[in-house]
Amino acid sequence: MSKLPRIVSCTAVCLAALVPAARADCPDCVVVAVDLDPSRPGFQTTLAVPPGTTRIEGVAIWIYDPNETAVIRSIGYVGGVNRGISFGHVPDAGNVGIVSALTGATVAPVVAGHNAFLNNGVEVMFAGPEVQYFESGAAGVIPASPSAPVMRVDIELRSAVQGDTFRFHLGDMTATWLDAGDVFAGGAFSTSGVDTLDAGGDAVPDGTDSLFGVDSDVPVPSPPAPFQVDYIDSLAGGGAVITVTAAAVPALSTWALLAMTAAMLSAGAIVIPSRADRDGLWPTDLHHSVEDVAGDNRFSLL
Ligand SMILES: [Ca+2]
Ligand SMILES: [Ca+2]
Ligand SMILES: [Ca+2]
Repeated sequence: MSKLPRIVSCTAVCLAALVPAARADCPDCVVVAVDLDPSRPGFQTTLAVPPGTTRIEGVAIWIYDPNETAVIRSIGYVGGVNRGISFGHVPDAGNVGIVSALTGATVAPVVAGHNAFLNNGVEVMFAGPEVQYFESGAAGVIPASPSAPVMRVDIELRSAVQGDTFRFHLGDMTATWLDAGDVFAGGAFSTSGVDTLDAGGDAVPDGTDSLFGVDSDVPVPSPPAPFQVDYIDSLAGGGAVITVTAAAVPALSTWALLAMTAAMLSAGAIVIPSRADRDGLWPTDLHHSVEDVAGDNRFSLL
């Protein structure tokens, strides 16, 4: 299937067209991606917020298959101790502020009709707060251009000050669990039945900083895995990063400066001598020296 017509024709949300679906290192990977900023088109993996920010709402996790060929029955290990796709925070010692909580909500399952649920990690993948995603149901194709993310996450900050940076990573906790010298490799995606766990892990290592080491969610080899998965929390590595920066002072245009000056003149805030000081003495009528004669916001020296 050609990707270009799909990209051009997607109507609901063209986010999938704007993420690195065609990245050369894994063009056919199923993608799990993070979008830190729901207010802007495309996927943002960096976000600047002002000091004192306490809540960042709507961070989205998207799952799509650029080829729209991957068929799944479930995501995550849906068992006694669930382990799924994790979005979590990795604290840095140099910060003053902290990420105090992540609160997730499911939006739309990858496959319509699937049951989806979240938890905050029965077995956690990251040192800070995290949310893990699961779904299961009948066999269905992962769409190329989903109209909604699988989940949204609100991030709670406490005492955030300028200079703080908060890192977030995506990872496959199922793959991390099954790679720990276990009986077989596996990942969060199941194609042959619920909990077959026959695909997943991160096929493109990117420095995922987990409690079990860097890039602990090794991919299920393909074959036998029917497809590979690329978890993308940033393109350069280091995760998705929220930076606390001082609020930018907007630059004033020349016209804005002129308008502001005119307003100040009109209000008498600025007084301009009405006559040249030819005799070394300032005139006495300094006030009322500038007037909007025609009432058209154009000021004349009188
Ligand atoms: Ca966005
Ligand atoms: Ca990774
Ligand atoms: Ca990756």
